[in-house]
Amino acid sequence: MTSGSPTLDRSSRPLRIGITCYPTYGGSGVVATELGIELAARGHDIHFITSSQPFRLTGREHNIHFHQVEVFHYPLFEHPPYDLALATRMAEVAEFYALDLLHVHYAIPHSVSAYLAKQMLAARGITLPFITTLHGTDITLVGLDRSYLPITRFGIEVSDGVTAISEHLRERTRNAFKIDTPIEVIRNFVNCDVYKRKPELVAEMRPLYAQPAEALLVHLSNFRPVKRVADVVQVFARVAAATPARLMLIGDGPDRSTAEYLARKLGVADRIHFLGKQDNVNELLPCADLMLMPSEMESFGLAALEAMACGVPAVATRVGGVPELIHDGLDGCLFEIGEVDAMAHAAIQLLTQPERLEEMARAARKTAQDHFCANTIIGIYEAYYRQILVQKG
Ligand code: GMT
Repeated sequence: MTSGSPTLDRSSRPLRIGITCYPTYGGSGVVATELGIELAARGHDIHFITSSQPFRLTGREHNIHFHQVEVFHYPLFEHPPYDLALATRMAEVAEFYALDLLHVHYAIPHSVSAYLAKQMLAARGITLPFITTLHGTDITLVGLDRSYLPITRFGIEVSDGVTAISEHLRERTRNAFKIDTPIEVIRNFVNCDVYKRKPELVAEMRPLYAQPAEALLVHLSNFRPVKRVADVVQVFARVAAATPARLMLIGDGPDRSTAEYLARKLGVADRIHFLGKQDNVNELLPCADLMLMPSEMESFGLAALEAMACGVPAVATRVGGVPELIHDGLDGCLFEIGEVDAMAHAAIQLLTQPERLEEMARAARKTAQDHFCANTIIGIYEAYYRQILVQKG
């Protein structure tokens, strides 16, 4: 016996797909959730198997089901074994709902839990292939720690399919883990109908954050050290000294208080909106003129793509997969890490030359539309699923 409906042709019928990700704020969870939403809209049956409901879901979406992973706490457990509870739930859901495959986002620990679930089902004659998508810090940071490196490599090697969100991440993975497992590059995507500049909405919302004569900058992240939020504030302070401007800081995380402290120290706190975690970023981003993304590392830079789709170019760093998204001088500007003076200079130049900014904004939207729209990328994922099912299902 295999899962799914073996009598129907899996090369064309809608698929039953289990998705696991980190459901709270973070790029990999956003990509996984948006992928589930897009696949469900195309008729596939999507089962999220996660520790809590992914934050971009309302719970009322058609074709989408949510299965919470419950972790049993026992006084003996200093660290309750989430990975095992996840594997158990994956196997259960796959059997009860006859899943065709699992797609896990972020290698650690999801690929290893998926492998355990696969083995549990195999013992009972049920086939469950799984695909792992690598997002970034699972490879470049966490996965490289000695305590995780061998198991991360193992999780990748035993996956039935592996995808990476950029060419850069594929190469990094091959080099860091010394593996030759085939890795398919499937880049991140954005729904270009949802992430777009809607003039009536901008007219309504922008006055909440800036006066007509002021420029509005934006930064969106999880405020982890890798995002260099202090550089965002440094750049903004220089911009605000040269031209009337305000900054929206969207998101929250460990470096938020550092940003608040620095903003006060540099005398720009009253020009910054600390908005915290927001669900409606597709309504906030189009209000801005420019995004700041001075990260130490980005395997892709989803926040910049979402901004670009809204016609907001980014001043960013030339790191990781960012140059695969942003073309310096055309649809954004790229600098070396920590070049706050140069970033501020570029931002001031753009904000004080509306025609140049408008041209770059149009190019940013075009790049998003031409290469990173859900309409294109979701089809690539669907084809990849079917390829893996033929090979491994
Ligand atoms: O550090 C983060 O931003 C979180 C991390 C994640 O896995 O949630 O983001 C990574 O995945 C995003 C979605 O694929 C990418 O857009 C980010 O560039 C990547 N972050 C890093 O590589 C630091």
